[in-house]
Formats: sequence, C-alpha cells, structure tokens
Amino acid sequence: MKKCAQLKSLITSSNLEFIMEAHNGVSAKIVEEAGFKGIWASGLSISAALGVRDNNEASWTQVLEVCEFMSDATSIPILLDGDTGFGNFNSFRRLVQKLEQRNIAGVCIEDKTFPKTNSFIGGEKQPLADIEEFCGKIKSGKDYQKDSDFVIVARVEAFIAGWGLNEAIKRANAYADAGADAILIHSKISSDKEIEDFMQQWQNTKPVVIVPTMYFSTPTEKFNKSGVSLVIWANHTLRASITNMQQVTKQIYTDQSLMNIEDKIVPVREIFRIQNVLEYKEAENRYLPKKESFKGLILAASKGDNFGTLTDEKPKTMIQISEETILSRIVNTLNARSIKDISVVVGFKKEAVNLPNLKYIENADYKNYGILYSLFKSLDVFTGNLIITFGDILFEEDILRKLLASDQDIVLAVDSTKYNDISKPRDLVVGSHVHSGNFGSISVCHLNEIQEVNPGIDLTKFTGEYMGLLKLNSNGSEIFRRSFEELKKNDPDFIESATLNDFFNYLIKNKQPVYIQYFKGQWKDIDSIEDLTYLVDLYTEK
Ligand code: SPV
Ligand code: MG
Repeated sequence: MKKCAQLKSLITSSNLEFIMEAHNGVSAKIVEEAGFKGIWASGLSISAALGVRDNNEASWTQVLEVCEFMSDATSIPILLDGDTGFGNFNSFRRLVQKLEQRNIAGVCIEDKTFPKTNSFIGGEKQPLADIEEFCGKIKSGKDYQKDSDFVIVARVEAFIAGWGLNEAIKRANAYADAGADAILIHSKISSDKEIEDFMQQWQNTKPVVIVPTMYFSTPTEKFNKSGVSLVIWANHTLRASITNMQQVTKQIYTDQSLMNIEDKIVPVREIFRIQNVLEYKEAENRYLPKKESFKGLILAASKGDNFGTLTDEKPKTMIQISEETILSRIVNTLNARSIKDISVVVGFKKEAVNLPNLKYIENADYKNYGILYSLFKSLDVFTGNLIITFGDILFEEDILRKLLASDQDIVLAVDSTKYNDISKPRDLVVGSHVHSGNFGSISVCHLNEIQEVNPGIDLTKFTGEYMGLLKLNSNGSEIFRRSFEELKKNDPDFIESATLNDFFNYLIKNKQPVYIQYFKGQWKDIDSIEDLTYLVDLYTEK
C-alpha cells in the first residue's frame, strides 16, 4: 500500500492508532523497527536536532530534506509537522506538492501565524490565524495534492492560546468543512480535561488527533473511549537520545576513558545493521565488476646452495640485494598488484625470515622433502585465487599483471627465450604451441610436459622455461587441493619424494587444464653468486 493510503487508513481506522516522533533517518528507522505504523516528523524535534529553535529557524526546504531521509529510510508513512504551512496558502500548496514528490504521506498545519513559536512557550500570547485565511490554506493544499489519499491535518491551537472550548469547536468545524482530513486538538495542561471536553462536544465525523505530551499520565484507554483516532507521541525519541547523550558524554569526559560506557551503548555493529550494510555488500556483488582478489604464496623453505657464508644464518630468500632482501622485493611486486594476503613457507633458519605483514607456514621437514611438500603444508591457502612463487626469483610487475588477468584455471609463467645450451639445470616445458614473441603470436597454450633438464641434453623439443611463478584461480586452487588429497590417500610417498614438476605432469596425465603463459625475459632466478652480482650492479646503477 502506498504511504499516503497507509496514513489515511491509520487516521480513519476504527481503532485507536499511534504514531511516534522521529527527527532524522536513524530515529525514523528505530520507530519503524519498534513496530509503529507511522511517524510524526516533529517540528520541535527536527529543529532541536539541527541545533536551532522551534521558530521556523530551519527553512522549509531544510525540513523537507530531513523528511526525505526519514522517508527513504523507512516503509511506514510520515506525517510532517508543517507548522503554519511556512507562509500563506501559496507556500502551503507548494509544500504539499513537494511533500508528495518525496513520498511524505501527509502534513499537519496549525492555526497560528508565521513564524510560529512552540505551543509550550508562552502559548497565551500567541496570535491565532484568521479562520477564513486558514481555511483557504487548507483548501489550497487539498486542491493541489495529486494523490487523493494525501492527508492534511488541521491543528487547532485555541486551548494553547487561552481561548475556550467554543473557539476550539468553531475552528475545528470550519477546518473540517474546508476539507481537512482530521483535526488535531492540542492542549498543554497536565490533565486531559480540555481534550475530554472537546471530544464530548465534537459532533463532526472527521477524525481527531491528540498529542498527550503534557497530559502524559492520562491512561491511554481514556482516549480510546472518548473516540480519539490517533495519538502522537511527539518528542520521545529526541528526549531519550538527549538523556543518553548527556549521560554518556559526561561520563566519558569525566573518566577520560571508554571503559565505563562500552556496555551501556550499542556496539558499532548495531549501527551497521540499522544502516543495512548487508544490502550494500550484496549490491556490490551484483553490480561491481568482479575484481578478483588474489592471495600470494611464497615458497622459501630451502637454504639455497652456492651462496657460501651468505646463507649460514638465513635462507637464500633473505639475502640482500642493494638494501632489500629478495623476499621483500617479491613481496613489493605482489603488493604493487594489490596482493596483500601473503603466506611464506619457511624452513631453514625460519626465525631469520621476519618481514612484517606476512603469514608464515612451516615446513619443518625442508631437508628431506622439497617444494611439493611445502605446497602440501600450505593446503589451507588453496582457496580462491592464488599466485605461487619461488622465493628466489625476481620478476617484473608486468608478468604478474598478465598472469592475474589470465582466464585459465592453472597458468605457469614461462620464458620462451631459446637456449642452444644451458649451464645449469633448468625447468623446461613443452607447450602445445611455440611462442615467437612477434606481434600476434600465441602466448597462452597448454602445457604438455615439464621436466628439469641438465646441461648437455638436446633442447630442441622444449618451448620455454618455467620461471617458478604460477597462477591459480578458484578452480585451479580446488584442483590442487583435490589432487593433494587424492595423492595423500592413494600415493603418500609421492608428496614426500616427488618434485613440483612431477606434480604438474601428474595433473596433465589426469587431464587437468594446465596452461602456460609465455613471456620473453623480464625475470631472473637467483642461483649463484654471479646472479647476485648481476642484480646488485643492476640495482646500484638505478
Ligand atoms: C512538535 O512536535 O513539534 C509539535 C507538538 O508541534 S508540540 O511540540 O507539542 O507543539
Ligand atoms: Mg511542532
């Protein structure tokens, strides 16, 4: 049901109904969550919440703006306290149009003069509006509202201004005849006497609305009996929040600590719930381009041969190349492509691997078991997208960028630079295509085979060298996990004795989609003092 119709039916229902004050989005939401079927957008509360007086110091468009936030935050109707209509008939009919445009269900205007003063401040001195003029105002609103259910309540201030019952009844009848959907009869005395008198005298069929702020001790049942249609609890969310804000701020000021208030106020997550942060998360999933986040896994458990005393007290990955360790250079490259969740498998001199913001996984058996075992030890990491790199290679960010953008589940970074001969063992691959590196040449293809090749062996069949850098998407991670688990069950020796190359070949044999992405150069493995010297020169020159 539209909000106007909801409010209309509240006012016309045969039951006594209640609406509750709110003054901003959060209080409106709280009112709705409490179970109320409607909201009173109180002029007193909205102005107080804005830090100004209830004398039309907030402009009508500022009030409108607050109402819009309240309405957007809720699904129950709002009756705006429209004061005196913010001017003459012309201002009021424009207000009505603007309220309808913002899905505010109704407005209440009082028969005083602009700028108004709150009814509880020197009410007797307040002049009442001319009856005819006020009736014209009501008519203009009714004439210009688009939705026939939009509600206009006329508020009679006769009691407030010190007039008697006759004046109140006379005005109420006039306003009802002018088209008002309901009459709000206001009273500031501490008993319900004026209201009772009015209700007894009121013959008109138009519903009556009351605001029992000052006659709060009257049992609600009495209002029901006397035929009131709608009760407005007019300022109680504001007053409750002031009570609490005063207590809490005083306490924090005195204590210079939050210790004594933490359990007296809602946790931050309650704010998030009220704001419906959950919906935003869901919407992000629906509407934002899927920016895949990647984790990193760096395999750095081994000591590294060929580095003499450099690796007495630390593994190779912690060797410095001009100010920075190999490991931190790898981490920096990963960070540069927003990979922040990085795990490192450590083994040899694990305490020497001490970079901040990394997760450490231990391969205590690094001496006996190799890289495959390190991967197996990292099984928990194999969820979602993952970049796995050896801890002793450097690669340019561009390589990582292309790997991250690749579509395939399992992609190995391969250097297609051709060797006639090699001077040390290398992990060479046979791809389903060769890579010329020329414009348009195929750069992604299937991996058919990978093996460690020793110097002196015929290299013609190989199409490139595996750099030790690998991308898995969630499927790829799942394939790795599953395969590890299968191997552990069916062939436990494999994980302990086989190499990473063996594992890739195992995947290929089992028809898993293993791909390679070709590059030309742009990386360096660090296997000897010469490699180090080359890099130190390189970085020192820069
Ligand atoms: C308001 O809530 O702003 C009202 C009711 O107009 S009263 O303050 O009682 O006048
Ligand atoms: Mg008011």
